[in-house]
Amino acid sequence: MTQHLAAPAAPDSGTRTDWWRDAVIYQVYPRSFADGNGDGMGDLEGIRARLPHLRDLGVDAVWLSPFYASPQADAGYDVADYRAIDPMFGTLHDADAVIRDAHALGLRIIVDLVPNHSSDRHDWFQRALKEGPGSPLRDRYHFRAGKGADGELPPNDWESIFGGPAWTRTTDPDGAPGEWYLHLFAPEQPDFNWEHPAVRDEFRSILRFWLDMGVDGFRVDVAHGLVKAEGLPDIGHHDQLKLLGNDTMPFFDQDGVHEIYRSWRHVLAEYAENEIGPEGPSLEGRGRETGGRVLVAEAWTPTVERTAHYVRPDEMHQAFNFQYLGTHWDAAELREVIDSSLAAMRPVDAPATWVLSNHDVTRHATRFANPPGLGTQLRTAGDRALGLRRARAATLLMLALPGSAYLYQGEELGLPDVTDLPDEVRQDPSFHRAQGQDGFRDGCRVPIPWTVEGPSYGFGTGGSWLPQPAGWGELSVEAQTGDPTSTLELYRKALQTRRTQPGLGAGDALQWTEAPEGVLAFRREDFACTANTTGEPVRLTAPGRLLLASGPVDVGDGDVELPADTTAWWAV
Ligand code: TEU
Repeated sequence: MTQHLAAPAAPDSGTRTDWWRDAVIYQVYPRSFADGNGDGMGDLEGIRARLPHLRDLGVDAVWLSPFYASPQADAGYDVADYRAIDPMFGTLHDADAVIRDAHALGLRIIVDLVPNHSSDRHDWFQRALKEGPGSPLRDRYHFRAGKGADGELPPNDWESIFGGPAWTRTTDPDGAPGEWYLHLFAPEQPDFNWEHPAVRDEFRSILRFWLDMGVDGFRVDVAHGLVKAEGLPDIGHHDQLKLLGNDTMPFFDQDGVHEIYRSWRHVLAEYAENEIGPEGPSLEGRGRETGGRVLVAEAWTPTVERTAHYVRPDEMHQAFNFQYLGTHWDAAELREVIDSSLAAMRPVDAPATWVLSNHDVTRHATRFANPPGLGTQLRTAGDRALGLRRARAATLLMLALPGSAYLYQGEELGLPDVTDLPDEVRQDPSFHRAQGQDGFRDGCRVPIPWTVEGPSYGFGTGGSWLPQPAGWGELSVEAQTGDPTSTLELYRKALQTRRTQPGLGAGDALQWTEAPEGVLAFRREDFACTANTTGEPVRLTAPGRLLLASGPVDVGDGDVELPADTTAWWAV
């Protein structure tokens, strides 16, 4: 931590700035990280016990996917009580212990906030149903009469992200078919009506609840979805999911969402900085006004320019870069998205962010093992050795870019997706609904291996809620620790180097240098990075002293042969 904070400023970034500008943030998916009580399901106790792994890995912050009280219709992204922990994950006391321990270890904690929708078991929704049409609680969601003679048709033509109509019809208290309600995701996830002041007040209060608990920030789920176009207009045709991410939709990325985030930023500003690590707070520059507490947008927008709107100086601090996540292992494509991401964030003075994997997409070791163009929901293992080689190279490239990077649990082990899960064990709600955008998200959610042997490979003592494949133990933290060729040691070394090597970390620019086709080469201060995305070795002039490489690299007399699908870091 000390070294990190004392690192010299990048000349392209002005003075040394807030922690989040170059933070490496590790996503924990609580169900699948570590099981403390032996029930086969990960929990807060398990997370707490494994925090030292994250400290040793060298990340700056941990983002926890939802652990709130939830019927788990969408693995916790259906929240019934925003101020309670689901018993399957523990108690508020356990959450407090995780936050305190993390801070003592020098790790910040970011929690997931799910404001677009609640669970259908949320008290407001339950009461809205019970009280019937005309209930004032119905105004906090989107209840509408149906179309057609008997209201038998949905109020508009919107389709759910998980497939099927975005509306479900209710039954009135007297048993008659009633109004419909909107759910962009599963029927168990009714959308809030963000025009209602009670909804706005409630979420500001929820923010304060967790800020009082000591969290350092929020990852805001479906941040682009809260506000719907006035009148909920029809889209006019089917297959709407194909338009997602490319076109403006009446339920996504509406200008009205920004006012909400501006008001949240004011809430954060009420808070002082948490004590982090043995040294305590150390903040300089912009962001001081929010006490080092941050908002991160999960906003799927058509362009990085639209994403930049979420991180204007009075809104959120960071936004996920899904354009980067979707980019193939191809030098030209990567260069284009890197340039456009940096260019989009510069005018709003927000750090670019980079991400390769999360709990919603096929792990990058498996995406890169398959031919390009198949999307981010795969069911085929592909060429695993190739996938791992490229994944390691892609990670070193990502960690060399200016800005902040997100890691997803298990990628530090080079885990592949589990592509052959039997249908009957799958729990992703979108798998069970036809034609959804997602469907194969369980493959990246299989509990991670900690030890070579043992029931569930050290995940816990009572099995694992999704079956782990044979051989999982060979990929465990235990198996990889101390092996200099392992992916875990590569991540550790990379994160350690990031803390000490000038030119790695914060900033908003890089300088491309000449390189053969299929190779990316750039410099930042005294640092250089070369990434060969081709399937053939290439000869280059070594830009300096080799710091680290994703695969074996022989440096000759000023010359280097960079093997296929390999990234190297250099001190210049
Ligand atoms: O995901 C938002 C979302 O739009 C996803 O459907 C995303 O586009 C897709 O998974 C990418 O393939 C968030 C959460 O990350 C996800 O786990 C939840 O299911 C969803 O919100 C609903 O809360």
